[in-house]
Amino acid sequence: MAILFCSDPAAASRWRGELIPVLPGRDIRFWPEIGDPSEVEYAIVWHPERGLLASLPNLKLILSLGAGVDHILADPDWPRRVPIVRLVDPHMTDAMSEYVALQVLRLHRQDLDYQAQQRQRVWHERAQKNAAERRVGILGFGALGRAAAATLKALGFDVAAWSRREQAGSGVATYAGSGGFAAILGRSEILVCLLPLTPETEGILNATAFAQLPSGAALVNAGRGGHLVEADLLAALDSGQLSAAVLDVFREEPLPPSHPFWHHPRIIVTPHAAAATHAPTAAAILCDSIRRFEQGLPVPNLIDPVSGY
Ligand code: NDP
Ligand code: OXD
Repeated sequence: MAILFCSDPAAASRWRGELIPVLPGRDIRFWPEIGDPSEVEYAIVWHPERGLLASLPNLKLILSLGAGVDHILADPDWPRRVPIVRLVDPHMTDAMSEYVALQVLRLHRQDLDYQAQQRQRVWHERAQKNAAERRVGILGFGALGRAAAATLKALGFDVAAWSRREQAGSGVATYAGSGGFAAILGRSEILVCLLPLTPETEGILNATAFAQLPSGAALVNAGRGGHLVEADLLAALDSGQLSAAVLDVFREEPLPPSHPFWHHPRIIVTPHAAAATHAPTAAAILCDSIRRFEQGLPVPNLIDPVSGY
């Protein structure tokens, strides 16, 4: 019985020192050194190459190294018979809440404008709303969206969230499904995307959605690059319908040097750094999932392959 770890080679050397202590005595193999594929029962993966998972005939459980599983489901050959567990780690959740709070505060407090003024040595105090008067909408109300909503609420923002199914008793205004989409857009001066990438959410941040936001709204996308129609964002910024965007994720990563987002005055780029997987805490969670699976106990955070998250 072997456990396969598959990510980029730099990650492998970092993870080796985390996985071996929490899985003592286990046969852990680091891609591309797979050995006999029939011995691999567990695969811990980030962006596995196409066909890798299908080539493991006795695979029992796939563990995502991230919260998202789109990097696994993007492989048309992924073995449908094998359950997939995604990563839910309080360390990552806290990191995402910090990122969202930081970026929402930057937008709320007109940081881009003050930076531009500083470059021009302009001393001009801008009219400023209070957080309670700033309506923030969060797309995706799961592990990350809920925590980010609570953090923003604690800062005093007027927060609402959107999910696929109705959510009750969360303490923030909630909207659900296609019926609730226009409603959350209509009230979101700052829109934060924390959705998973699925066939339903691909391209959801598009011209039609931007047109339903209040004029001059701002966007934070920390979900996936595939959520955003890039040309529509540029057009909405040019027209003034959107005033700014903070982007952490991109259709092509790393963002190519020639990409217009790099030097757009109303776009802030971060390199998919909002909430990186933290190996020390994640290793313990992955190990716990394997142990629970082996003992026949329920494994938390299994994904639904039909909805894709
Ligand atoms: P969860 O699965 O816990 O939550 C997903 C949320 O999205 C749920 O509220 C779900 O609704 C909602 N949702 C899914 N599909 C739809 C839809 N079609 N319409 C409306 N709502 C929908 O995921 P996490 O919160 O853990 O993670 C979210 C995403 O964040 C990840 O998939 C990943 O893409 C991204 N991420 C980015 C990172 C970064 O560093 N930039 C780091 C980590 C994650 P419901 O509650 O009804 O199921
Ligand atoms: C994730 C990510 O999905 O880092 O965990 O994007």
